[in-house]
Amino acid sequence: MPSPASSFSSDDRNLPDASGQAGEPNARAARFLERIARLLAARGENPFRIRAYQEAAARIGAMSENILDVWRAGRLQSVRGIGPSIAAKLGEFLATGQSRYLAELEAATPAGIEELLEIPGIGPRRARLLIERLGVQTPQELIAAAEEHRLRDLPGFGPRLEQELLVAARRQTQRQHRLLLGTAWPIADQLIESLRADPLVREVSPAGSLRRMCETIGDIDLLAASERPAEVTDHFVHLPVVAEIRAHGPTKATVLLHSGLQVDLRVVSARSWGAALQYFTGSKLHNIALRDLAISRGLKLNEYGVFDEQTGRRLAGETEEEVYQALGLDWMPPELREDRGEIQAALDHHLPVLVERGDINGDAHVHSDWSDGTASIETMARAARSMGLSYLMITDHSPGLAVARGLTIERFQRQQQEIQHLNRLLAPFWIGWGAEVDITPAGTLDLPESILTALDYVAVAVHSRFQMGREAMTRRILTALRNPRVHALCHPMGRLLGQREGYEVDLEAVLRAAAAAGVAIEINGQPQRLDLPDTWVRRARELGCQFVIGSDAHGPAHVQFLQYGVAVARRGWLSSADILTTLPTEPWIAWLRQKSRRAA
Ligand code: DGT
Ligand code: CA
Ligand code: CA
Repeated sequence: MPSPASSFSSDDRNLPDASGQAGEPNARAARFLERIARLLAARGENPFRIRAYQEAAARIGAMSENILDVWRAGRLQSVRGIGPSIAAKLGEFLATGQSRYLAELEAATPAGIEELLEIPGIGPRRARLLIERLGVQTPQELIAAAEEHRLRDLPGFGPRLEQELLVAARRQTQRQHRLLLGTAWPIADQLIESLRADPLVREVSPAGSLRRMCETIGDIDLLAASERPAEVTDHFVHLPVVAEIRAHGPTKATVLLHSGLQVDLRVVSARSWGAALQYFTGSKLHNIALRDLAISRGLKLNEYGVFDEQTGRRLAGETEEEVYQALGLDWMPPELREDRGEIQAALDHHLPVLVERGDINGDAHVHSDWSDGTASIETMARAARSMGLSYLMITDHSPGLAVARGLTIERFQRQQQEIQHLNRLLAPFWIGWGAEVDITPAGTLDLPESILTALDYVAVAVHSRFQMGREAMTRRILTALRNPRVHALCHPMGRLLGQREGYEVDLEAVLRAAAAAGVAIEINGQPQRLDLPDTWVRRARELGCQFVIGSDAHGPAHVQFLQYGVAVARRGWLSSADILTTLPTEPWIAWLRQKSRRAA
């Protein structure tokens, strides 16, 4: 765990200068509030206060407006969830990069306690005992102490609790962090198949973050409808993929799979299917807002239905549509349920018509074994065709990216002939001859003009020197976007989920420039990237950007990643008209050519 001094150190002090882009300041402000929430929890403070900080953090994290701009305009308290007390602390942090309140909290909280508190079974009182009596500060130290039977003599502990805490701490240290959507989805799909095969199950659906297609998944939530729930949960906990049963009741079960992934199953009566599906899909913030709306209309909303507060009469519950309708709302796709304006839009009957997987006609980002892919161009094309696509763009790497076996100029030319040959073979399916061209640190493109002009599709990306700093990186990308040959900007943030956060860049300026230059923004569907992410997609659309979706496939099975790109687009409120790769082949080629003509 970082020491208190290091968690908000030098670069945070520069915060007030880092304007123009919501991502970093908002993320830092959110981390600041989350840290306060964790410390308050460690001290066993009032849960409502803790939740207030958590909610404020979640809102700021999800906002596309830069929190620094909001603060400078004196509007912190206009953000939902920020009251006078949080506003004062956040204001000080934004102004100085520091917080007296946080410093006091840190000073008053023993080191290690936050990590211990994440272990189920350990609350603030037990954590303090462990720290003060045994000097235990980490789950690893707890495991050692339990193995040596040093826990059992602490006041109120005993051998049984010692054993339980040992198991819990071991699990905690093994537990994986959040899973990528692309990892969780196929696992959930199989579980759903198994449940569907049970004749007692009438309905089954994913719920929670999985159904909302969030980029990462904490645990898999599944919902089933059956009039004999006990038998269904019984069948479920005995599936061969289940490694461990953590909880098992007549209507719900929580299990760990061999992969370490946790799955929650709930079984409800078909009568309350819609209400339960709505409730367990969340998000939590969406549900809270919905419940407030229900209360303001004299209604009560829970996982069993919508009820008249006065008479107790049940007004809805069988389907999600009728639940939303009873509250005066249009039904909305799960991807929108994040309390980011969807409730107002549903009240106004102005929800967007979201793009669907079936609207997509082509894949804008595919690698072959000419660079770092594993399969031939023909194999990739056949995979795309069998998925119902009409075209794909081969976008192998440019010469400078040696690690990814970037093509030499000469090999690019030979690739063009290969693609022409395949196009005669596979017509009417169309393979576009493109490239994923490296943007050099100076902002020039890593291919000569002669090739850039000849290519059907020029997609550009940053693959090196991530640490050059915000200004230099912004200049670098803006310079590249000024090159009139460029059709699209690939994975604009450069993040890898769970590995790196993305380079520092004024993304807002990049998106404005892309919109002005008619350069499409790629939504990269590779599960580790999902870049541009949802809140930025929405912002980019506001700024006038158009989009393409690319699977970034490096093998035939990866073309499926398009569906995750579509999920991000939907979470970013995009309709099919916003996405150029919904165009059929002819108009898509026309778009590619007019862009090239403008360049000529
Ligand atoms: P995750 O698992 O961290 O990726 O995120 P979720 O959204 O799947 O969260 P999870 O698994 O804790 O709960 C599933 C859904 O259940 C959640 O999206 C909304 C609902 N839910 C859970 N706890 C609460 C709560 O305290 N209040 C309300 N209104 N809904 C809740
Ligand atoms: Ca979940
Ligand atoms: Ca859950």
